[in-house]
Amino acid sequence: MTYTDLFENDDMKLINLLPQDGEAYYHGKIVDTATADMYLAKCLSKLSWEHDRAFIYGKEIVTKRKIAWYADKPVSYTYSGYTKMALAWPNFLRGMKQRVEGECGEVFNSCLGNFYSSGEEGMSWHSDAEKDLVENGAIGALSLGGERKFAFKHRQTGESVSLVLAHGSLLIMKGATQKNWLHSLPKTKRDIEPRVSLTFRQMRF
Ligand SMILES: O=C(O)CCC(=O)C(=O)O
Repeated sequence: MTYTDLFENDDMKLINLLPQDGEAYYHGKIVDTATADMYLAKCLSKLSWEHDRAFIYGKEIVTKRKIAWYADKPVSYTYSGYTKMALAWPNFLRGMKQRVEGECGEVFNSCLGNFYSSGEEGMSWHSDAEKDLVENGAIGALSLGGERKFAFKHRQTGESVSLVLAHGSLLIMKGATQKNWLHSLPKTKRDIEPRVSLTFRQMRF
C-alpha cells in the first residue's frame, strides 16, 4: 500500500478499508522511523509486560504474547473471562497517546499494549466489543516493530480484508466494526522482529 492508496481522492479523506458494516482507516506511518524506534525501545523497556490470561471453554490459558494495560483511572477491564487492573499512564505513553489523538481526532482514555516477541505469537479471531468499552467507540492501534499482517473477517458473510501494519503506523477501527467484523493478527513462520501494538481505547468509566 502506498501513501496515495490511503486516500479516497484529492480531498485527503482516508479510505474505509471495510466494504460495509464498519469503519477501518489505515493512516500509514504517523511517525518517522527514528521516532518509531525510540517509541519501541521505550515500550519494551518501560511498560509492565505480563503474559495474558484468558478462559477459553472453561480452561485457563496463559498466552505467549504479553500485555500491559493503562488507563486514566485504576479501573478493571474484563475480556475472555479474565479481569485486569489498569495502571497509571507513564508520561512517555501519554505522549504517544496524544500523538495518536492528534492524528485521528479521537480522544482515548486507556491503552492495552500487546508485545509479540516473534512471528510465532499472534492473536486469533476476536472482536473488541466488551461491555467495558464505549459502544461503537474508536480503537487506535499504533504498531511498532516488525511488520505484521492484520486481517478482518465479516461475522456473517466471511468476507475478509487484510493489510500489513508498518513500523510507526496507525490503524483506526470505529463505528459498527466490532459488532460486525472479527480481526486477527495471524501467526507466521517468517522471521519477524519483535512487535508492540499500542491499542488506545475508549472505556466507559
Ligand atoms: O497487535 C495488534 O495489532 C492486534 C491487537 C488486537 O487485536 C487487540 O488488541 O484487540
